[in-house]
Amino acid sequence: MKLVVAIVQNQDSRRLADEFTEKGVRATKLSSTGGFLRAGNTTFLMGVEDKKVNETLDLIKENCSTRTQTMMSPPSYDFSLESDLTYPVNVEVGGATIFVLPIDQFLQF
Ligand code: 2BA
Repeated sequence: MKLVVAIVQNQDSRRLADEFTEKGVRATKLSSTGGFLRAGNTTFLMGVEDKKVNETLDLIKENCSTRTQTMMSPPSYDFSLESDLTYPVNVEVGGATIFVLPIDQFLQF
């Protein structure tokens, strides 16, 4: 069994959760925040049988889209510069960031 941790964009999380329910993939959904953009995203935790890992990864791939987000650059702290203006920067946010980890034990009481 593997623990699949998938960080996805909030816009994709409802559809993905619906797909998991329909396909019998058990998941826990956590509200999370990206360290870089400081914007909300969604983290799914899934305990998945080894033979269903690829199917689960395919489901995530099919239901999550890459998008471009615009953020304001941090102001410069170089006081020798005349301008401390911030400016918009485009950042591409991936469809999903996924970690697959081995599970030592899976217990339910
Ligand atoms: P954020 O940390 O908010 O990052 C959003 C996007 O900003 C990233 O998209 C990447 O394109 C860009 N980015 C992140 N850190 C950067 C940096 N130091 N310099 C320049 N650009 C940077 P993704 O790579 O698709 O990541 C989407 C979200 O997945 C991340 O949101 C974070 O919540 C999570 N994530 C990505 N890689 C991770 C990792 N190695 N460990 C833990 N969480 C990760």
